Amino acid sequence: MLNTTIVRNDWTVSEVQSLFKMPFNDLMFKAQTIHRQNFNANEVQVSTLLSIKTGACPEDCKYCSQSARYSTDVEKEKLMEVDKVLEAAQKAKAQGSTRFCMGAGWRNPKARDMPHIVKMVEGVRDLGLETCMTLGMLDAEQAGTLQQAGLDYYNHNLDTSPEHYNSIITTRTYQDRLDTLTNVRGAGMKVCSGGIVGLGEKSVDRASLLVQLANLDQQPESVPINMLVKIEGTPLADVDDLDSFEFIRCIAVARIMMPKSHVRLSAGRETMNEQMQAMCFMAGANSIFYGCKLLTTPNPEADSDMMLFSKLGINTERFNAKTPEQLQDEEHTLRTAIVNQENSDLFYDASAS
Ligand code: SAM
Ligand code: DTB
Ligand code: SF4
Repeated sequence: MLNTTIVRNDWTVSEVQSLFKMPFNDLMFKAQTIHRQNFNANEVQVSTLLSIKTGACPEDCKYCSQSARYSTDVEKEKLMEVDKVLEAAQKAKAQGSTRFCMGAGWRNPKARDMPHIVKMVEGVRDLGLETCMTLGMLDAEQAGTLQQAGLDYYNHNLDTSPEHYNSIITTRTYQDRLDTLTNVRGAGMKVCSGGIVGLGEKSVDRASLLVQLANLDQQPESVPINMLVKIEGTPLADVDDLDSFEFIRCIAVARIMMPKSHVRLSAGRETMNEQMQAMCFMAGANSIFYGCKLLTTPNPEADSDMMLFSKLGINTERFNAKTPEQLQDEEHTLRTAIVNQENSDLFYDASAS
């Protein structure tokens, strides 16, 4: 079967709004069809998160437990020792995670932090895990240093639409975020970028966020879609819940627009029942954060995720797993080689007799 998926970078907000408005079953069918053309539909990639530096962040992101500007229950912690980080990574590997994502409550890393960060990346890489970090803004030099150390992915979210952005964060601009993504890409790392829904944004903002992500020069390899985890003490603690079907629609539309990206069902799973998570996988989500804690808030226990995977017949994706397209190409190459070999054997026999 020929995969005819075209990756588009010219989406318009109005056409994405039309996708959101499709009858639910039609939207799910379209997303699932595209998903199956590009991925094994019964595989989900699992990443584990660790907060390597928690709280006291100078930024004012209105959703965040770690901002120093709000009074939340989060205890601030210094940058973790490298050994402790590697211990946690080893545990994540033993539990079946293939990627280890280290996050820091920073606006950006300082020069004095870089040698420690580099040691963490090297150590995690040496354990045979994929490496990911989310440390705030990066300049081109810092991105180069992390790439050299062996960092595979850098997570930096656009968070919301450009239009809604100033109601959520005022201490860094949308352009600052885009510049960090350019630096990450320029250094040769894979990009992990997505956003949060349920921030009180309008439906058009969700479409506009996805347009920003899909229309990047190269689409992110990984797209986390976070449902807001409401944190007491933050300005968004009492925002209205987003309708569950609207969340599932976001996953489906992201899958359609970014057909070759891993779409990650990220924060918010703790409040989703199994049926809702299953619908997110049907809509094309194929990655999760795995392990009982996100950065500062709870996530489902690893055991309950494994139980859900078993009920759904889902396997965890291997490190460097190949897409159906790559597997087909390999099979084709192998078959061609066998046929060529058989033909040359025939030719040899004929000339010998
Ligand atoms: N400080 C760095 C930064 O902001 O770039 C890295 C860590 S920050 C916690 C990473 C991302 O987590 C944010 O951009 C946001 O998308 C997500 N996030 C943080 N708090 C959240 C919450 N309460 N609910 C959902 N997602 C959240
Ligand atoms: C992402 O998009 N979601 C993760 C990760 N990238 C770093 C973070 C979710 C944080 C949820 C709230 C908390 O645990 O503090
Ligand atoms: Fe700081 Fe990141 Fe939280 Fe914003 S999201 S307050 S930058 S830790």
